[in-house]
Amino acid sequence: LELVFATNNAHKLEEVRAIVGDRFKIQSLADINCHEDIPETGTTFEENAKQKTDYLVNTYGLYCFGDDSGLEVDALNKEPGVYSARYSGSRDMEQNIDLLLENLGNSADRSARFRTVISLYLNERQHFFEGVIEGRIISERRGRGGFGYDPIFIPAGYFKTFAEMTTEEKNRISHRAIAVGKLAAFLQEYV
Ligand code: ITT
Repeated sequence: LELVFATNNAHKLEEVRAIVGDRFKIQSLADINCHEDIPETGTTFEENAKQKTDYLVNTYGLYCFGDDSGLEVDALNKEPGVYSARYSGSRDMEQNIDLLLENLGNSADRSARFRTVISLYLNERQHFFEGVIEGRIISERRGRGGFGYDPIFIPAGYFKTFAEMTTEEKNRISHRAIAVGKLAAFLQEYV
């Protein structure tokens, strides 16, 4: 089974390929020569994930899946949420993290979670798979691995940020690993 992953985020592609292993083959947008910036205008992770797959289905008629994800910080009313990639108005993650830390200030409530919703389009049917990991936001960046908000997020029960973990460690427990695990189980059942 071959599926196209509707993402322009190289880190997501790398993580998902590592999690899936050789269970099925994942093509990137570059592999199918698609260089579009797929619009994302929804107000929920589901809507945005679906927009990514709809685009490929309508344009190429392909089997595909999309990943919409983000960080929900309780003390910020679950922001940045679906706006995680552009919280500060730009895609610059230095600025996005700075703004988040500034808005959170020295709030005692540091609780947060990463959420991923994967949308899969297969045989004219739409499916969703969700993954969530609870944790907390620290006040300074730690670690150089991962991407996005990883340097300021410590998963519950751990002492390291996602950015201080190896790829393997993050991929064992992350929101994305949970969602992709559900996707892979579904596909294994299907084939
Ligand atoms: P595509 O839409 O092309 O897949 P994107 O980067 O725009 O790529 P999203 O719209 O889903 O992806 O935005 C999610 C943002 O949330 C992403 O840019 C990161 O800043 C953050 N994020 C998502 N997953 C993350 C993770 O595992 N670790 C840290 N930050 C993450």
